[in-house]
Amino acid sequence: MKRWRAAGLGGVRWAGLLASAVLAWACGEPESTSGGVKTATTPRVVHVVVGDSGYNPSQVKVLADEPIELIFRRTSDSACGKELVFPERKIVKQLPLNRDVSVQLMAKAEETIHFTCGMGMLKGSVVAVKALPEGA
Ligand SMILES: [Cu+2]
Repeated sequence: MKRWRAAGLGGVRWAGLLASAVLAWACGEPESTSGGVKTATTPRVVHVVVGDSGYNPSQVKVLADEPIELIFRRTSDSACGKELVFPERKIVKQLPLNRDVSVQLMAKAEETIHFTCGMGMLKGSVVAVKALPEGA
């Protein structure tokens, strides 16, 4: 919760800087063709643990138009987190304790897809980035 808030406020300025850097980079190179872009046919799997302190990781970085399978696993028996909601995608899932629940989606360029618990207390997001960090 605290981490989320810090990232949200302090992150704005950074996001602006980052966005202009990314734009400058993107303009020099058409992104439609090959050139190191993964052409994934099967979704890349990202595991998200739903624990006492929220989603881990709380931010999932993906490439635009990359099929992603998020596998949520709730490991905390507190009421929070039992329900998983993707408001923009109109997805609602129940998360049974210690069971994998799969959500498949694809982010568009520059898109941020939010996910929350049923009460909107836990927050996470799927963010489309131009390039994934090494080892992701
Ligand atoms: Cu909640």
